Amino acid sequence: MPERIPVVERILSANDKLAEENKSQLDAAQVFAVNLMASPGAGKTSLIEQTLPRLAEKLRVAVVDGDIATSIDADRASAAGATTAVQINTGGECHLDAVMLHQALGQIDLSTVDMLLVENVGNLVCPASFVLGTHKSVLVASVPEGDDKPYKYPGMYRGVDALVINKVDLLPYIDFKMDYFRKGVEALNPGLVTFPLSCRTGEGLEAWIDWLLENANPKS
Ligand SMILES: Nc1nc2c(ncn2[C@@H]2O[C@H](COP(=O)(O)OP(=O)(O)OP(=O)(O)O)[C@@H](O)[C@H]2O)c(=O)[nH]1
Ligand SMILES: [Mg+2]
Repeated sequence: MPERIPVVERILSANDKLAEENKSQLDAAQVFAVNLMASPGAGKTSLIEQTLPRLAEKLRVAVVDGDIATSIDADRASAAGATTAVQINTGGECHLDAVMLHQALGQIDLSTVDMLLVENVGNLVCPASFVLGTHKSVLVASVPEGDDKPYKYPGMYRGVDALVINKVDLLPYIDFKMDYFRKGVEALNPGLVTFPLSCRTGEGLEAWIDWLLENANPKS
């Protein structure tokens, strides 16, 4: 159906334009923004919960949480110390887009924030197609998902700036071949910075926090 292609292109280019506006707005306010993507249950919210207290003395962090239906994750981010936590219910959409982030930014006083963590909808396909205007895209993979995911979802692994490998505490119990996983990642995204860690034990979180701090630009 050739006539479908231009329509998709127009939607994506409209999204790209608004994403640029979002980025300008974030830059003007000196807010470093990260788009966290992952499959459902990989540990995006857990990572946010572990990250916020570790940054509390250095950065003020707002969270935007994309979810199909609930406000569970924004409530968790609030409880973990987010300066502001905004929930976006996508009403069935499997990803966030630049329009949704634009609306969320309107609910945040960016002058009081140094960093924005955006939790995308749990999905390894759709979020990869929609830029939001964040400065970095991070994929949160997790050990129980299996070591074949880079091979099966190349688009997601190809487009990110960093990779968290969560739930490494489960490595002794799951047949996850780290070498095979890393080989798949390297083929798609050579030299990609990776953070093997556990949100349960805290192992490996320091390197992730250091990476955020290196990239952020606190206002005061
Ligand atoms: N063993 C172990 N469990 C973890 C770890 N991180 C998260 N979990 C568990 O994994 C489950 C899902 O974690 P969430 O943080 O809610 O995952 P999510 O990616 O935000 O999920 P959605 O928002 O529903 O897509 C929860 O039961 C967490 O307790 C970890 O490092 N180790
Ligand atoms: Mg979540």
